[in-house]
Amino acid sequence: MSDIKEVINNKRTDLNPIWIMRQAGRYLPEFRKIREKNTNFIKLCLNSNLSAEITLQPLKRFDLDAAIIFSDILILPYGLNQKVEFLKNVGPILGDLNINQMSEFTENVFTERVNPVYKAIDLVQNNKLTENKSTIGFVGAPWTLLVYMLNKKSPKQGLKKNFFEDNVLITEILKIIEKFLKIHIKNQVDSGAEIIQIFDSWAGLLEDKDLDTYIYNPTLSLVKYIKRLNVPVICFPRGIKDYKKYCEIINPDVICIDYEVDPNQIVKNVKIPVQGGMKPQILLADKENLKKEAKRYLDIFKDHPYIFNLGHGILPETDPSMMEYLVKIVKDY
Ligand code: 1CP
Repeated sequence: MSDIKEVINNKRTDLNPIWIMRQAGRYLPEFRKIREKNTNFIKLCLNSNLSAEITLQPLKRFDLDAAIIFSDILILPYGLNQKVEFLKNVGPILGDLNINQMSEFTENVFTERVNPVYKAIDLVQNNKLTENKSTIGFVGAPWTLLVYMLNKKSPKQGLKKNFFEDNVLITEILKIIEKFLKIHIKNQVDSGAEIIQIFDSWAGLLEDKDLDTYIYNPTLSLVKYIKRLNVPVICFPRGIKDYKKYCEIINPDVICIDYEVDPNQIVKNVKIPVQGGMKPQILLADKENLKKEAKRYLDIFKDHPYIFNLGHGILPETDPSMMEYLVKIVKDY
């Protein structure tokens, strides 16, 4: 069994597995080389051979315990025929959402459109480099996908005015998202994904009173579904204020924490295995400090089932040698 599965299934605390969010792509020169030649990002995600190659790039360099498939959370709206483009220095731009067309979308057409992602998972899972390691599939959480699909761009500068105005429309979109997320998850599992991570990158945008509707209810439905498939699920509700409550309601197999939460509080309040936490910026400074910070997390979680990771994705400007050093610290701990 892979070390990550040992931590999740058997609650081992003597192992220190590590993988890094957004480890594929972004900061590796060998990724940038491929990316330069492939200007259409969605097309690149849908090139099974290249996607598998990019997924495996970090495993060739570093002693990581998991491969996370090179794809994107916005493959879901793409699969539903909503236009998705990635503009340089801007980020994702989505086209208008045609609710009537989406309501009639079939499972077969969706699966056909995103099929190369599943082929890539199969290639990764059957590669020697992932022996004894975990192949991680992922999706965006319903709320985070609703944000992109309705806001039509990153909410970094905030949600558009009247985002919540059309309640009927929002309910309908959420229903469609939930339905196709389950299909997308099942397809990934059938192709060899051994763990599913749910990225709720914009969980922090909501007020407490809206959490039931947009986060707790739809996420719980997904988590229950994934558990029925007999696959562990990792939840990452970035920016959520009350991780303890989130864990009590959602009860994922692993909770992934962001860098703003106090790990000392988490270790006290949360019973389930924990992943992540360290601030990605730490990798941009000096090795001395990196060692200190990594050890701080390892010390805090030394008697708790813990998977080392960052508290958000690795930054594009990270020097690969810092990543190498981090993996060594964690493995030598
Ligand atoms: O390790 C990996 O890189 C695996 C593949 C992966 C994953 C897990 C990519 C490739 N994207 C994601 C998840 C993802 N995508 C999230 C959740 C995690 C997070 O919060 O970072 C989100 C919010 C997205 C949406 C997205 N895709 C953005 C963010 C836009 C914003 O709102 O600020 C961006 C810039 C992308 C493009 C993208 N996805 C992945 C890569 C390598 C890139 C960069 C593409 C490029 O080269 O231009």
